[in-house]
Amino acid sequence: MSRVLITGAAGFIGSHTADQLLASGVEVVGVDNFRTGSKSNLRGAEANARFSFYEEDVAAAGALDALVEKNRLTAIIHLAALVSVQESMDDPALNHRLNVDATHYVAEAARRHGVQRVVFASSAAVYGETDVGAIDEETPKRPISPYGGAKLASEGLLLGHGAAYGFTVRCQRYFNVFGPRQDPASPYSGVISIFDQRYRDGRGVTIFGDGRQTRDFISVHDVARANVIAATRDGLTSGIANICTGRSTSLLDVAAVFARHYPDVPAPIHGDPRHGDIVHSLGKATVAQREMGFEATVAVADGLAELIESG
Ligand code: UD2
Repeated sequence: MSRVLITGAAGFIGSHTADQLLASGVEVVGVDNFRTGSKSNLRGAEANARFSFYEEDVAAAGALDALVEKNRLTAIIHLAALVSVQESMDDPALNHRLNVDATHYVAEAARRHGVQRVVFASSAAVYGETDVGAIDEETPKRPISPYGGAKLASEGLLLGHGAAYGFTVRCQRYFNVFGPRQDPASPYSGVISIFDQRYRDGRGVTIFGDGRQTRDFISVHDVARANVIAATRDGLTSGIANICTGRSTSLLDVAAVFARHYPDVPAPIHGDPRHGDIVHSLGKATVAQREMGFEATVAVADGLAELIESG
């Protein structure tokens, strides 16, 4: 029987990961301090007898160690983080505490209590700006924010610990994740969650620039499934993989889907391009396919339709 601890279980990706693990019969131990996660995301999980939950700050020394000691775990999925790139630039010390110190505590807890597998939420932000057509894992890592730097450092901390002390580490470099439960509150929230909220409210959206910029948008359901595979599939070895679709979608295409669903909402307006914006970001998904048998299956149009029709 697998028992998996998820840090950040009440978050966007964490709660979907918990739901999928529970659906596949796994016992799930959730941890969150509700800094950015929310109780309502756990509604489904909490109805399941195989789910237990602790309200703790995993960046507080000793907190995670006690939990890992108490629960006999087969894996830890470490998703708790300071998730806003902008916030990491405003408060680099907080970024370090939540995105580097916390990772060290995860690595140490795994070592001290013999947890055989750690899955880590890394990010395409480790690559920074790049002019390659499609980013693979060998693309140079040149982070351009404290957030991206911390994600890259965390990969190193975990992989080093795993190699030294004999546990498996899977670093998952998520691209632009979207879907239900993503928080639209900040102007730096993912664009799809902002568009979804504004269309629901009957307000038009602003497209920064001409809208021809493209992203590799991946459904949270696919990302959660990649986490489930990384945490539970037998025979995996340590490694790093992009978690992306390998397909690009322009912002104009995204806006067009919303416009079709909301014919009465005013058309998008165009504003100045956002400072520092990347024009094209696209991942290559081949390593995840080869090493984990993972392939994204949700088409962006279908994921958007599901989001629009949800809750
Ligand atoms: C993500 C990160 C960003 C940085 C970057 C590095 C998030 C939310 N953002 O930015 O901080 O790490 O990756 O690759 O994780 N847009 C609009 N209208 C809006 C909001 C956004 O046009 O109301 C545009 C935005 O200018 C950009 C595109 O939508 O061109 C996607 O924006 P995003 O913030 O969702 O994602 P990204 O990849 O730019």
